[in-house]
Amino acid sequence: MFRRVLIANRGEIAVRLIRACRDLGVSPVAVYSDADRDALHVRLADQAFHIGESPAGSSYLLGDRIIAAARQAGAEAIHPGYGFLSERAWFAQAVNEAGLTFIGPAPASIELMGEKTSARRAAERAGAPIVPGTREPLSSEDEARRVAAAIGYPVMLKAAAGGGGKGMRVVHDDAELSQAFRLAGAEAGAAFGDSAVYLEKNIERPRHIEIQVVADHFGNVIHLGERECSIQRRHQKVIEECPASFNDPDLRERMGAAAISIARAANYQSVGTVEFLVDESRNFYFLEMNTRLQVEHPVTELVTGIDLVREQIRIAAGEPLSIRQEDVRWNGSAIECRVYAEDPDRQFLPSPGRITLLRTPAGPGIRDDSGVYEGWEVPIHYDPMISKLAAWGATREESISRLQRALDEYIVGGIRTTIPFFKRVLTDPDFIAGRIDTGYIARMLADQPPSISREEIERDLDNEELVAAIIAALEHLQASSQVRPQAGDSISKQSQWRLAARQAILSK
Ligand code: MV4
Repeated sequence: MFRRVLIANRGEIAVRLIRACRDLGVSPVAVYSDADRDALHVRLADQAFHIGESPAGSSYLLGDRIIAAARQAGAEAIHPGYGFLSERAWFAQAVNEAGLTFIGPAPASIELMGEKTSARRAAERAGAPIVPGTREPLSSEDEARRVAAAIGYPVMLKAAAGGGGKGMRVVHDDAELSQAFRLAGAEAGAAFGDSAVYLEKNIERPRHIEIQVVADHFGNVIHLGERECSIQRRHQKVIEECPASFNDPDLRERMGAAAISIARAANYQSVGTVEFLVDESRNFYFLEMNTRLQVEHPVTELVTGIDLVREQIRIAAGEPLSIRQEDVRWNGSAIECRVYAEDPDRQFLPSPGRITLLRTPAGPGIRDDSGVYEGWEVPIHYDPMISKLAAWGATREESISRLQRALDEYIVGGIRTTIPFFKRVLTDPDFIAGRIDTGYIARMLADQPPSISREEIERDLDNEELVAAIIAALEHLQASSQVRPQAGDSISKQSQWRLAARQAILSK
């Protein structure tokens, strides 16, 4: 096992990784930016290295500085967490070339899955079902027209370099195709520096179900079942659960087998997630593979009892899996809410600032993965997720009621959070009945009248401090040209923030 591991991340995930290190007897090393000088992860680590200014492009995205810090600390390995550098093949390569271990898959696996058409080809080689569509980027509008006619409208154009919903465009008929093709290409180029797009049949009202896989360096590949991630707002997950309420052992077994074949086809060695769309007739289709530890990993941990971060670090250290497929059991139900420093009454506008009061819930079945503490100031520069609150129960009813109890106990003063929003979701009859798909949040927000008036929003926008904070966030993010929207929770969340800020400013 490693003696020392550098954690190339911040916030709740850095804290989670530090805990895994402690449990393994490994010494955790933190890195931090100007804004994170007093952050929780810095306080919990054995050593901490300052790596730059507050914008991620001047700190957490600077691979060279992170590798230099690891060398200086005497760390043998680097854990990238999620977002930031976690799915940059060049970084994994640079870490390896520096004689250190990247705690994640091989650079070639990251690259294969990063390009969405090569990922589709790999899934197809593995014998897994893929959404009908192209296996290569489209070379012309003519080709797009031919393929769309062959598979039938509606279709979806997607950025080949994309993922996570960016650069996606539904095309309903032939008349829409020409403009959509040009716009999708332009969007993909602006967002990813690569204008290649490909085409898929549009699956209507899909569920987003992902399978957790774990693979070691000895050819052992297992799956830990699914997570239901359909509840999303603007392509950001907000609630995840394990197992999916609609699932059954047969479908789990088939999706698990498909995910394992895909991981094998990618020569995958680490923890990873294979995303699928499931249609209304319970057909499933490969969507993407995320070659990192995911935000929502705790729900799988709660239900299987397996510590995914521990397994991931052990695998990187060259140890075999500590569990066999036949020993994996799914016990009960777990649900997680992503608690954000955002105001659900003001279109989820970021709400940075000092946390003046913090009472975190506890008690039977409750787990709070937090990156903050009372008295700390939530910076404007990063993903505003402050914690993940998860509940386990013997049944879905029990995990829901425990999560409701925990949300009622949770008190955060000084900033707005999405806690009130989750209280509404958890009492919604559709959620309770498991009637959820990818359109759930949009329908819910459309059905419910805003709880504050237009006048109140206007008054907020007269609050110079708030508007200044939003503008600062905007400028910092734009100035750090390395912050490109990419598949990865932290990064894509930043563009959400930027979008919210822009809307707020424009509407003023
Ligand atoms: C789709 C789709 C329907 N058909 N692909 C959105 C995120 C990205 N990972 C893929 N996404 C989708 N791809 C086809 N062929 C619908 C979505 C989608 C979606 C997927 C999961 C969760 C929420 C979503 C919200 C809107 C669209």
